[in-house]
Amino acid sequence: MTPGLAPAALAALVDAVGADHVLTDAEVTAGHVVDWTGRFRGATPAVVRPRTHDEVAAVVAVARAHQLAIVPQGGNTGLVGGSVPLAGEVVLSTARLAGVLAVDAASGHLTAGAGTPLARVQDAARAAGWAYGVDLAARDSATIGGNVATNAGGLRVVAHGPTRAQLVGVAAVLGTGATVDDLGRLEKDVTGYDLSGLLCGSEGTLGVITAVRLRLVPARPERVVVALGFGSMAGAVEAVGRLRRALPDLEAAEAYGAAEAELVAGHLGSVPVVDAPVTVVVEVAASTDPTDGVAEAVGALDGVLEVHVAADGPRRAALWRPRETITEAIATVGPHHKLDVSLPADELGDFAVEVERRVGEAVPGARTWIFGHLGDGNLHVNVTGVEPDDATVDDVVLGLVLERRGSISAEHGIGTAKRAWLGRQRGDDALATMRAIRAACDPDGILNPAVLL
Ligand code: FAD
Ligand code: 2HG
Ligand code: ZN
Repeated sequence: MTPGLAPAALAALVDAVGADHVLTDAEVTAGHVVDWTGRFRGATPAVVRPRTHDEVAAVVAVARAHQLAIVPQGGNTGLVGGSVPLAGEVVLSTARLAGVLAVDAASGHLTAGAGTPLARVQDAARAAGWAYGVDLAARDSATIGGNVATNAGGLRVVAHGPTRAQLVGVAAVLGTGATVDDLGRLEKDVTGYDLSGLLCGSEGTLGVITAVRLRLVPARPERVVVALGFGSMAGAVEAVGRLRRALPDLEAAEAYGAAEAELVAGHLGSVPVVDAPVTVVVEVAASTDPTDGVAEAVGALDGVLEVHVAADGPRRAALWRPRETITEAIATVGPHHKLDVSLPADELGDFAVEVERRVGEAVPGARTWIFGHLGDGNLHVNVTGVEPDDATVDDVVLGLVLERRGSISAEHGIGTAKRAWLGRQRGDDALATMRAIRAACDPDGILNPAVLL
């Protein structure tokens, strides 16, 4: 059932953003109440679409005055149930806070509205002779504000770090109504607490980010992509470690198994690129042709079963396509649980075998899919054949992760999906400190009440 909104609260929201941008018709708001996976579905009395920082501040003021909870929502591509109104919240969509506002080519900084899709940020950086260091398959829908709110990782972390490493500063409205204005900050600045850094990864629980200033990276136009076959995940981990040491221009090192390759091939109507138990996709990017160095580094590896090399754009895209289509292909199998974990390098190979065994034992009929950002120690464990509400597989996978000194969330965040596990990972003192920070930034508890803590 759709939750209601008191007439005075509705009128105040209309005052804040204009009647055209307070959407209440359930048919119109339908796409905002269910997440990308379809696992998390809620309901909302209204979706509001502010266009400016001041309009966001006005919406937050209305929420405080009328005790309304808000879910900030960007592209709604988040994978942990944090971007949808599971407790009947008002959705604050950043869709109209979009656009690249400035590119400072001399300093290599770019400023964009929070609702700008990641792909538009990448385009603007490229047009200015730079590059943006973060990339992910959801680039056309995921917003830069959502990326900062989740500290998104993606396909280039091994080279440039996650979103946090690109962040110079944000503009945001905190739950108190106070403004954070760090858009004018410089590359070097140690004037007190890093409030923008605190908002990065806060998953919409401390403030609504309205704009971001990002650090760009040098463009490295000469690229080679190599797909390598290995006999096991442990062999692939060993090889990626060696490639990281041998190739300073390594831009990505990703992996997936034979079952994932077959699933994607079926979905795309093609055949797997590599016929081996594990495929590793490596990209190297430099200012001069890196092919010789890549050939030498690959030639020195042990246990390589197959090698496919691509230098021109279409063939590079063809080697990337299976890896980038896995999430979409898994979604066609049925409801699935997503566990996004990282492990110390020496645990990764064994973990990949053990997790499949334990899930199979705990939930007969469950199917485990494993792929991810091997260069960062980040594996995505997806499980199909399980009811959406059955937390057994989550407990099995995350329990094993903690046993093996790993992290229960490498890049997707905690959202609502992993809330019960945060204390086990971080401990009571860290949780108490997080609660105190949250209370200071959002004393009325209006921002994403169902997320994180
Ligand atoms: P949303 O999904 O709308 O929101 C995510 C969270 O951020 C929510 O808690 C929301 O409340 C909060 N939020 C959003 N905007 C704001 C704002 N302006 N201010 C405050 N809080 C805000 N993630 C990775 O890290 N790496 C990947 O490789 C990756 N690949 C993906 C591939 C696919 C096909 C899909 C569907 C998702 C993938 N993701 C990946 C997950 C997702 O794209 C990222 O988490 C992304 O950062 C979310 O951006 P969004 O704009 O869609 O945010
Ligand atoms: C990726 O790396 C994304 O492709 C999505 O982070 C992972 O679907 C997933 O579990
Ligand atoms: Zn990922």
